[in-house]
Amino acid sequence: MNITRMLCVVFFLSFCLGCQPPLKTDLEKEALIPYPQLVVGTHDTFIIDKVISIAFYKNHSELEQVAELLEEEWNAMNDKSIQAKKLKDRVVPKNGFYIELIDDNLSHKESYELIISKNLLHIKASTAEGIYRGWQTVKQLLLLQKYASSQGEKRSREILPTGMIIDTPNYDYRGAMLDVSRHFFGVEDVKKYIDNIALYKINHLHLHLTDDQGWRIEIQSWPNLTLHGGSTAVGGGDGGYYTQDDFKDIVEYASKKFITIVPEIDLPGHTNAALSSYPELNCDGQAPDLYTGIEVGFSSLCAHKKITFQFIDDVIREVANLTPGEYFHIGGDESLSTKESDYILMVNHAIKSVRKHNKTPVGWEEIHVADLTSPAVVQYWKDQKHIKKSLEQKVKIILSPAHKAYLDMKYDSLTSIGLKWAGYVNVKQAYEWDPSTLLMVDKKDVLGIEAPFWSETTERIGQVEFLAFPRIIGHAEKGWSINQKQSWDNYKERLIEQCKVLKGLNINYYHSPLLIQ
Ligand code: TNX
Repeated sequence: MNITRMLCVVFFLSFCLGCQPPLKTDLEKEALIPYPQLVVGTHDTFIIDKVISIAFYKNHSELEQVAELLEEEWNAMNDKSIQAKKLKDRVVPKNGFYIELIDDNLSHKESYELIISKNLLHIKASTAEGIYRGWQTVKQLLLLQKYASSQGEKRSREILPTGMIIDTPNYDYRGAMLDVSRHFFGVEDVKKYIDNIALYKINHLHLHLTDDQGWRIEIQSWPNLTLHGGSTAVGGGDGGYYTQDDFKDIVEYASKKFITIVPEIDLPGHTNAALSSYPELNCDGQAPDLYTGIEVGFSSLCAHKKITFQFIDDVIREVANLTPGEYFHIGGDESLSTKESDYILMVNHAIKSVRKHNKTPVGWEEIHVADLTSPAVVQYWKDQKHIKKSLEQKVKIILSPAHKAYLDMKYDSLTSIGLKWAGYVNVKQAYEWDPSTLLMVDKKDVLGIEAPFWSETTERIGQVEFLAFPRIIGHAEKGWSINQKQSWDNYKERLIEQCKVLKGLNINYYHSPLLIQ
């Protein structure tokens, strides 16, 4: 071989190696959040291009729906589009992408198994919900491949590492809350928030629909609640509200992604918007002005009027009829201007009314003074004594410790929006807590975790994203993964990669100095 030909061969080989380096893959090192319960890598590669359809055997109508949703979500993020494909026989295909419902009464409804072999991407679960949770894991792998490089090198080909994941949630309830009252967020904004939290396997979205500054859900029997009570917001902006059809649209959109909407009608305090809309709800018969400030604790429904109880029943009936989910939140927080005996009367009435519609009442921790007799759920936010009292009534607890889980707290003194009454909460502090020991409460009494977002200082959804992301991702892991496996150092490495995904998805996340590599 002459020297020129030899140089050509060397050049050719090095070029080829340059464009396709040997692919090292390790499924165990993928930057998944929440990290699955069990991950075993087999160090080979699955080429994404091999997927031309999402195959399923039609043994369940929900599976077909989920296959269509996967098709939509896959096509939204990949250049090559694929289609859901119904198989006539129940035979596992040799290659491609296959989702399968299996009979397994013992497993949790959100559990799934993901097997990635050289030729086949295979999700198995006993419910469509489990398939969807498993799909979020696949989706994260695809997004990491697309926007990050979770194994320290930019891959030149679109591949996934092979291996197996067996996964199940640690807590049943993994929630986010959005306050649409202090500032209103429209249907499209809420849908985007739903998309973003679904990726991290959050399964409940609690909407704080009413407060002093705005009533945001149409009540047909009390139309002025929205017409007047929904017409402004903190700072005096335009406000807004959901018609019942808008609300149904949100509920349906969320439920397709296996997220349950938990509606909150906050009472008897936090009711200035309602009191301003109907003078007859006030003890003195005088309607106060609409309120656009951010104080709390000054408003209350009147326990001495029959119409108050009629009002509570009407509102709960209409909202319960719009909500297929199990939970109905009645607020109950910071009723600082309500006499305790009046508070108990009204909260007890609301609880009964919720139960009449076959829903489980949920309330902020202050409702411990009411008659809770299970099933009921109490949401912890600041005072452990309230939780101790609640547990004497055999309720379940949702953990939302303000100094850890409140997404409206500023990250540090430099954060331009947000509040700081529970302290600054940086990304590390938001992650470093253990739900199983936080309150000395038995694990069986904890339904789960919720990260509330209060919107006093945020007018636009981009600002919500700035405060919520990336902290909410940490709360999603607290709710799903087993705690012993979680350490900040390990999480931080994964979060750095996930932030590249957030960027790719146009989520306006906060660039924390703690995450600089
Ligand atoms: C406390 S937490 C509140 C809300 C505020 C929030 C601001 C809770 C049940 N009530 O009314 O918006 O602090 O962080």
